[in-house]
Amino acid sequence: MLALITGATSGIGKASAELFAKNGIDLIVTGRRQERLDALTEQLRREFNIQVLSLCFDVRNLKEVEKAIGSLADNYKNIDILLNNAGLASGLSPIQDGDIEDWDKMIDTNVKGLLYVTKMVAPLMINSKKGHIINIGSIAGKETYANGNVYCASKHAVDALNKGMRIDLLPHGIKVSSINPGMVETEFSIVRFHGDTDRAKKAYEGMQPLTAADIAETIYWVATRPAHVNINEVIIMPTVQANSTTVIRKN
Ligand code: NDP
Ligand code: 8X3
Repeated sequence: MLALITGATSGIGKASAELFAKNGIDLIVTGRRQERLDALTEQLRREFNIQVLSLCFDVRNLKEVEKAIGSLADNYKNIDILLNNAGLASGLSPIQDGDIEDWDKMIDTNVKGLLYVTKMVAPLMINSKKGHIINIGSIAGKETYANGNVYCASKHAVDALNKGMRIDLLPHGIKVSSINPGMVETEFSIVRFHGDTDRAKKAYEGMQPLTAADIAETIYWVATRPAHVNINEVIIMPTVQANSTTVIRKN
């Protein structure tokens, strides 16, 4: 088995790479931070004795995506699982105060980046008449919350693409699933708040968020159902979070 994971340098992508590797799945790990990719590749090879290829590219850059995935050697073309995970929130402002650069970043990464990677990998799966695309959506793709406007829109787009891809790829025997988490403590909030770690920490104050490993376990479970079973979508929340805005916190 071979999986390509976008955004494997941190959080959910990294935890998924580790769990997949532990279960003997060969990997193509991607992200923009070369040093982290190098460290992860070395760790996975050493600990789990699997084949690992790292590809350093920005999912927003179509040329980079085409070059990286288009130049895969034959032994890395047989991708069984594509985990479309790379994504981010940037900023948390009312629509009238939103930063256009933040908006572009979210739409270009979460929507267009996911599309670019899928456009390159889906034909490989169609060729081999099998495959499973797992899209990381969010509770923000199911609901909207104050100041979440563009991030929510980008994840609603992922939700629609997840459904659309499933229809289009059905004749080719390719499974399509989405995992839609609530609050997961990763680098997500640090990125959302532009590096303000104190503000990021506050997001999880007094409550127990999900961990990246919790999501990786769910992804692995979805990826390993029998051939005739597809999990269309999963919504997974911390026990203390009912929806985007209702969270029980201890003082
Ligand atoms: P992290 O910030 O920890 O990880 C994000 C990953 O995405 C990193 O590996 C980063 O790698 C990669 N990435 C971001 N932008 C790009 C880009 N332009 N090109 C290539 N890779 C990129 O956050 P999470 O693990 O939490 O996020 C993973 C996914 O989960 C995202 O899609 C997010 O929206 C979603 N999600 C997160 C939730 C949470 O509460 N944490 C809840 C619901 C969904 P690098 O910087 O090296 O490029
Ligand atoms: C991340 C979860 O609630 O911050 O997608 O939007 S939330």
